[in-house]
Amino acid sequence: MNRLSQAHIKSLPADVALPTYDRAKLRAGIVHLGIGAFHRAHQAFYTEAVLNKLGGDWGIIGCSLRSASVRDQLAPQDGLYTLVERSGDGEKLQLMGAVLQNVVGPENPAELVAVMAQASIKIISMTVTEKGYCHDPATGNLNLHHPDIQHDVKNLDQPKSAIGFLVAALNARFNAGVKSFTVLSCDNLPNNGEVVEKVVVQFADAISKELAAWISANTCFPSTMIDRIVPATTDQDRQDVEACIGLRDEGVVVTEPFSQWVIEDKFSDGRPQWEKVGALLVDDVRVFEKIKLRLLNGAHSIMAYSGYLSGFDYISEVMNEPACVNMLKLYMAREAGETLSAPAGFDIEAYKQQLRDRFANKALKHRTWQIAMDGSQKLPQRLLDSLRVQLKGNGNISIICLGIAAWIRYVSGVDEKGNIIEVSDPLAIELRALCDANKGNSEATVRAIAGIQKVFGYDLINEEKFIATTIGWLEKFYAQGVLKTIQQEFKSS
Ligand code: CS2
Repeated sequence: MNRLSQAHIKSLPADVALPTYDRAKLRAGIVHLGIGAFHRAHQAFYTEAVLNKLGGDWGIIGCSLRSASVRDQLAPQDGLYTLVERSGDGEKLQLMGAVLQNVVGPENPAELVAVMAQASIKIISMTVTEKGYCHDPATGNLNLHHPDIQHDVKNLDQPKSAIGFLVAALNARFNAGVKSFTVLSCDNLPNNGEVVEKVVVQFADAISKELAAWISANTCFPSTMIDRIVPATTDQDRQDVEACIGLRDEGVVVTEPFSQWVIEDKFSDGRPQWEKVGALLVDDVRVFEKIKLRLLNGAHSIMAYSGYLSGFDYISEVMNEPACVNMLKLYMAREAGETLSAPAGFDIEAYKQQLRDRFANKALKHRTWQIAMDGSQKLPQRLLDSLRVQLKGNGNISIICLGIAAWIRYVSGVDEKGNIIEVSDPLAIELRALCDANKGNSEATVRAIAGIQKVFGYDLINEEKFIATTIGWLEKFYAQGVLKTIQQEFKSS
C-alpha cells in the first residue's frame, strides 16, 4: 500500500475534498506549539478553509514539545493528512494541506527557537493542555518551582517548556529588532490569553526587565474559545481511511461535523481572515468560554469519571443510559446553567440540546478515559467555578459534588472490579497516596483531597455543604457502585 503524499494526491477518490490552493507556493505564517489531533481538526481546519477560499501566506509549521510521533507520521506524507468528519449521517473526508513542516522541540530546541523568531512568522498558536502553562491554577502565577521552568530560565537557548520557547523566541526578536508575534492560546482555560500573557511576562521578567516591558508593549495575547470533539485516532480509524482512499495515512484525524471558534480580535501583526470561514471574531470571549467550559467540559468530566467507573468506555455509551442522561440534563439546567447568562441572540437551551446530541454521536469513539486525564488541572474551571457561584447563592451543588466524588473514586487508582485504573494526571501520585492513606474512610478521603490548595484553593475545604455532599456520594459509590447510585438517584427526569 502506498503512503499518502503529494505525489499520490491524484489517485485519491473523487469524494475526498482536496486543497484548492497551490501548496508549492504556500509560505508559513503560523507556528503551532503542540500539534496533536485537536489542532489538526480545529485551528488547522479553519486555516485550511481560509487558504482554500482566499489564499495567503498562512501555512503552518507544527511543533511537538515532547514526542516525535506526529512529525514521523506527517514527514513522509509531505505534511498531508486526512480529516474525517463522522456522524450518524455518514462521513466526510478532507485532505488537509496547511501543515507544511513539523519540528520536534526536544530534538533541536535552538532550531525551533530560530523558526519561531523568523519575521515571516506572525502568529504562534498553542494547544499544550492545561498543565503546559506551568502556572498555579489558583493564582495564575508562573510556577517558578516547575522543573522545566527552572531549567528554561537558566538555559534560555535550549528551552523545554512552551513558555520557555515563547520567551526565547520573543527575546531573539527583541534583540534582532524584529516585530513581535501574536501568542494565540487555544487551550480550554478561562481567559487563556491572559493566562499565557501573565506567565510569559513573569518568565521574561526573570530574564530581563527590558524584555518583559518590550513583550508587554508589543505582543498581543488574544483569548479564544475553541470547540470540537476530537477522540484520539485508533488503528481502526487508519485502516478505515486506508480502505476508503487506497493509501496509507498515518496522520488520520477523526472528528465530529460541529466546530466553533470564538477569538478575541487583537493581533500584533495580522491574521488569516478566519471570520470568512465561520469563526467569530469578538471583543470579549469570556462569556462564550464560561458557557463552553461549564456546560460542555464540565458535563464531559462528570460523564468521564462516573461513566468510566460504571464500565462505559465511550461517551456515547454513557448517553445510552437514561439515568445518566437525566443527570446530565439536570446538571445543565441547574448546577451549571444557573451560573450562566447567555449573550444576546444566543439560544442557550438549543445549545444544551445540541451538546447532548453531540455527546450521543455513536460514530465517534470518544473514550471516557481520554477525558478523565489531568482532572486536577481541569476541575477548577469546569466544576469548581460553578460550585463557588452556587455555594454563594445557596444553590444546587449536588451533581457537581457527584462529579468530584467520582473523580476522587477514580484517582484512587482501582476500579469497582478491583482492576488498576491507569490514572494520567500530574498529581496522580499525590492523589493516590491520599486515597491510600485514608482507605475505607470516605470522610477523611474527601477532606484530604479537598485540602489540596493547588486544585481547590484555600476556600473550599471550609465549605461544609460541599464537603458533606461529596462525602455522601463517595460513601454510596463505595457501598453500592457508581452506576447503581446514579440509577437510583436519577431514575426519572
Ligand atoms: C474534553 C475536551 O478531553 C477533554 O477534557 O472535555 O477535549 C473536549 O472534547 C473539547 O474541549 C471539545 O471542544
